[in-house]
Amino acid sequence: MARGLPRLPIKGPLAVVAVLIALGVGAVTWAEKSGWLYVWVPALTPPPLSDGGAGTLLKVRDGDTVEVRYHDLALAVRLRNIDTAESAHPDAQRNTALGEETSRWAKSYLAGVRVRVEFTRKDWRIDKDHHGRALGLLWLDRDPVGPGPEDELYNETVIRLGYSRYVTTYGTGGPYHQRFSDAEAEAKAAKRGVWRR
Ligand SMILES: [Ca+2]
Repeated sequence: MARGLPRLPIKGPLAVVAVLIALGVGAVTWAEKSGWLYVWVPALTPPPLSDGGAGTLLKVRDGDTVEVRYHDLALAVRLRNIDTAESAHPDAQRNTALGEETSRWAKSYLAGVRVRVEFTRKDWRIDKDHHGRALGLLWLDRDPVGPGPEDELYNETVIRLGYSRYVTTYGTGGPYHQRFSDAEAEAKAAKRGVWRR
């Protein structure tokens, strides 16, 4: 009788199934850790930003892109329905004075503010732009903490101040369509930012 050989507690087809399950669990754990799960996979309900680690704005890249703490990762969020002038484009020709102004304003306006990100979904996935970045609405969460009428929709503010047109490349603002349209009309009438003559 063979002795001292390591033996699996199960064998045959069952062992194959067990290995497949272990690999599957490992893959899902990795995907969640890396954030991949939330952006690319059919997230049933994207876990709200206000859970665990929440509301932390890590970095303002420019007027329309921020990094937020999302669970334990830094997630770049492209703010939907706006597109501000370039200020940090590798091709310096594309950077403009208005872009610099917008970026400076955004960094100062968002400094120290508590935020929430509202993601939108297309079918069952978080909406993304052409570069694969998550699209979101940025809420400035004023007191009391959590959603409420006191909170400010940053995307709308950007449009109202003329730092961006109301952009519908990735779809309209949905429930915020009227607000975005009104904000754009106001900016146009006052000839702000991109509407300056
Ligand atoms: Ca609030």
